[in-house]
Amino acid sequence: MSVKNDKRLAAEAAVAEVQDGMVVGLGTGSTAAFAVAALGLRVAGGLRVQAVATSEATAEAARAAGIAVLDFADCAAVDLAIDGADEIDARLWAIKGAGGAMLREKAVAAAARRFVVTADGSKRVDAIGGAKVPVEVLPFARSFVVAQLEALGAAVTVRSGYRTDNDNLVADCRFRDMSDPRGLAASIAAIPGALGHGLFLDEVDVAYVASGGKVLKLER
Ligand code: ABF
Repeated sequence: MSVKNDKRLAAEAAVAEVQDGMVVGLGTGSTAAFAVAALGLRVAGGLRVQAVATSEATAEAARAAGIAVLDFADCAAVDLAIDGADEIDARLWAIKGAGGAMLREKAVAAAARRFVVTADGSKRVDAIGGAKVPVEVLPFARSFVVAQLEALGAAVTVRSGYRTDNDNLVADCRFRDMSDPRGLAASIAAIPGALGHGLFLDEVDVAYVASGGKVLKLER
């Protein structure tokens, strides 16, 4: 059983929750891409949904799969959002954003009545903190924000030559102390010029995690 197959199985389990008439949030990354493909098949079979996408790449893939894509700017709420993660733990706390889309991903997740994470088993951890925490940074404030993140105990690497879909930078942070993710999330959010971060502590309602061809459902 391959990791790719596990990603597909997890994504299909999430897509099985989609019902006719829903507005569906579509995530970013290789697992989310399986969800787009699975949803496209259901749409081809007659399911009527509209989607919002967390990245330009996902919007393009969704349209190519025959899914109607709305501008999230026109959407105050989403029925169900499906996205991947870099780490997910038993509290359903997640680190996201290795793909650089965490700001849009968090807005869509927060707008969703139900936010579903899909992942292969390698993403499941006892407690989040092994993965880097990405922070979307206003280019104008780059040095200031990096210094503030360092003051919070992070070793910071600004992704070279990279801009988000919002034309911002991403600072990947390895924090010395990850024992208080909630406190850390609040401290990062309080930095002017730090526009969003990859700590998802309150958003996830359910996770489908697949290992060795078996899907496990984790709920709060
Ligand atoms: C998005 O894609 C991100 O938030 C996360 O960083 C990444 C997971 O990628 P993959 O599914 O390709 O492992 O969901």
